[in-house]
Amino acid sequence: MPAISLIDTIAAISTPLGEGGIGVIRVSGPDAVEIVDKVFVPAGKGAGYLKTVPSHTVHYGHIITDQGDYIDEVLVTVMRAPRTYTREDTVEISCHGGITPVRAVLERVLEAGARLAEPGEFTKRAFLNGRIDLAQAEAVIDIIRSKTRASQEIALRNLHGELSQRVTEIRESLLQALMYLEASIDFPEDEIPPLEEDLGVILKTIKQRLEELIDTARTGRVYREGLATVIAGKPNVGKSSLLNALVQEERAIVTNIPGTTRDLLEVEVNLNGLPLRIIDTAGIRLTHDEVEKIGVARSKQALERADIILFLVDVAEGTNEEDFHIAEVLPPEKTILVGNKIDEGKNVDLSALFRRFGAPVFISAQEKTGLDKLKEAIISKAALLEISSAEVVFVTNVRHLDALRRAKEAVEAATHSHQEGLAADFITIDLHAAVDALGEITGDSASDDLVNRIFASFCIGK
Ligand SMILES: Nc1nc2c(ncn2[C@@H]2O[C@H](COP(=O)(O)OP(=O)(O)OP(=O)(O)O)[C@@H](O)[C@H]2O)c(=O)[nH]1
Ligand SMILES: [Mg+2]
Repeated sequence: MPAISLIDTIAAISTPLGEGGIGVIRVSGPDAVEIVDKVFVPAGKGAGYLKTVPSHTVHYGHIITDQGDYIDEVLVTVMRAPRTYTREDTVEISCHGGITPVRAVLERVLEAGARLAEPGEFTKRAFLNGRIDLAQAEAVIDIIRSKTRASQEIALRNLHGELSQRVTEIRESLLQALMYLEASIDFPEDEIPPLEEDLGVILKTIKQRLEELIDTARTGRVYREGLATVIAGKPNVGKSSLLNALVQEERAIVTNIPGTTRDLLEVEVNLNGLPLRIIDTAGIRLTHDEVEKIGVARSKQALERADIILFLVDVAEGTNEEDFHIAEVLPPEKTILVGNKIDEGKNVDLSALFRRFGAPVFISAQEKTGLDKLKEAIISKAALLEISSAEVVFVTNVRHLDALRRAKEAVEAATHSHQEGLAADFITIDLHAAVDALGEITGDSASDDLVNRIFASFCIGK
């Protein structure tokens, strides 16, 4: 990416390309108002009108060619620095939504002197102009890409800076300890103000706070991706019927032919705010059918990645060797035993499976009974996995998690040097590393290269 000059004025289409009610062309930079003034004729007013209007006002009129012909009918919003997304003068042109009008308006704005924005450049300017830090900028893209209400809420909190604040507080404590140590290298001890607490205690508290943040990542991942909930069992026990019942839609094919499902089918649902990805699998059995074999292999892979497994058995038909073979490979701590087809009566002794997995939940996927009990069981399983929504801040970004882990390792190394009674220099090296790692999250110590890479993954117009 070429170096970005903050002096030029950029423009891009900020709404998705396609047919829609409106399309928005965003213009940002010192000449934003002047450029749009050149191409816009307000209804009943003369040229150069936008220069005179107050900030944060909306104006009706037309975008015109340099010959004065109409390009489209628009509303123009004028927002002056610094109370804007980028902290620069910003003008948004809302035209008719449709590929042709938005492109025509954009081209006209570019002709009048704006430069086409690079992906993420508006948000990058917000960052470079100090309105948001790097973690907040990344939260913007997380909001756009969030697939569940819960993950969007987490991203929104991060946009408001809750993660950044926690990281900054930890970084400040580290910086204080560092300042003290560096002063103690240069000056005799009685000449520098003492630390509020013993260095060992300070480092221990910092490590704990880092660990607390790192521990939120598991829940963060679940909220971002959904809890992988795999329905497993031998063919024909009603796995696909259960998926359909849970998502209240006929998503999977159900037949009375064993081996109906051949491929994984994944559907997202929300259980009392807990986002789940329910995955229907091919019934596991020995088979010579080539396609089914692949399906069975995929089922096994899905089980390895599962957070929660719903192990389905047919209580009307009874259990057999096939069920027990599957049971052997399922980890009990993740598995909920589910007895299906209870509407046809119970002709089975589940005591052996009970001993391994705990009490079964009886349901009828067909009659949709027992589903509330099953949902409760899923929620308490999730609680056992220490997935709770009580936390306020979640780490959902792999980059942030990596930086937090590096910071923690560095603090551990510093603690070790301190306990060994090594010279202050040894400790400060590690503390510097920890401070830098945390600075990568907020952008205080992020390289240009890293910053560029992050914004390059944004969409155009954001
Ligand atoms: N009586 C009764 N029949 C059920 C119930 N659930 C499923 N079935 C029937 O059992 C048969 C198999 O159901 P599926 O949902 O396709 O079973 P599956 O486990 O997905 O089967 P495969 O994809 O072949 O592994 C169908 O005929 C369903 O109508 C239930 O709760 N009660
Ligand atoms: Mg099926």
